[in-house]
Amino acid sequence: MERTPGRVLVIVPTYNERENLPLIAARLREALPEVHLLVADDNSPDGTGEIADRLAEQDDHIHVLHRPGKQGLGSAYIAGFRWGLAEGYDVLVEMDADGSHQPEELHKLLNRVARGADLAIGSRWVRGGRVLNWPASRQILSRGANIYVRWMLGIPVRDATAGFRAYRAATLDKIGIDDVESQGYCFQVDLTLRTVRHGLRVAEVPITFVERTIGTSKMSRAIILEAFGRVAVWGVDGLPERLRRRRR
Ligand SMILES: Nc1nc2c(ncn2[C@@H]2O[C@H](COP(=O)(O)OP(=O)(O)OP(=O)(O)O)[C@@H](O)[C@H]2O)c(=O)[nH]1
Ligand SMILES: [Mg+2]
Repeated sequence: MERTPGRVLVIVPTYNERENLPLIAARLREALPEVHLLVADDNSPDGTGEIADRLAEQDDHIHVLHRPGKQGLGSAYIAGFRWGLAEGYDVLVEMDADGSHQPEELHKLLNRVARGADLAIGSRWVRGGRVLNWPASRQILSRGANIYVRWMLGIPVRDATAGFRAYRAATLDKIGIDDVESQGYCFQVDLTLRTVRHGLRVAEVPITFVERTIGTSKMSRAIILEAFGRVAVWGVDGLPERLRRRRR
């Protein structure tokens, strides 16, 4: 039997996702009717924010956070987490608007949190995890990035850059989110590293990741370079502690 982990808020950051947002919102509401949705929109030029407002007017489980301009994925999630923690949600979920993360699989993540995980990651790179419609170049980038992260940081996570995940509210309180500066993939690695370094329990759940079919990716060279640079700095920072542990 599946257990519920308490009140759940799914945060969906949006930037120019006018076609995707109604689809993903409807799928989430259908898959898990008791769960709430917060759209964190960065004043999308294509009018995604107004579409979110219209959805929220028709449904008391949908909320909208409007931000003045594009400030990055990481800061949109931090703003969403703050909103959700202030509202007293027990579990805060990250999910993309573009359909890559399937709402129909969210119950698997919530189930792991209910069974004790402090962070459940929807993982592409564990047994049973899959990616649909990615060219070889994207697979190599994602797998390579994760090998690099594991090697640099020494954390036992196969998909540390994954963006479909469920945090217990207490996890976010413990790891501290006020000083997070990282934005893209790096934001996901940052919070994973903080969770592991606090000795909290990370569970990876296999998911099927589906490449977006509508709209355009916001991934950029800057986001990749940010991740490379910051992970190297964290790796060097954590090296003395890793060596100490190895000698014990
Ligand atoms: N609010 C906000 N949302 C953003 C920002 N950048 C990206 N997003 C959203 O974050 C989610 C993930 O962005 P994507 O562009 O799909 O990037 P990605 O998933 O890393 O890359 P792809 O695999 O190429 O799709 C989507 O829902 C975007 O609309 C931003 O600066 N602000
Ligand atoms: Mg995407």
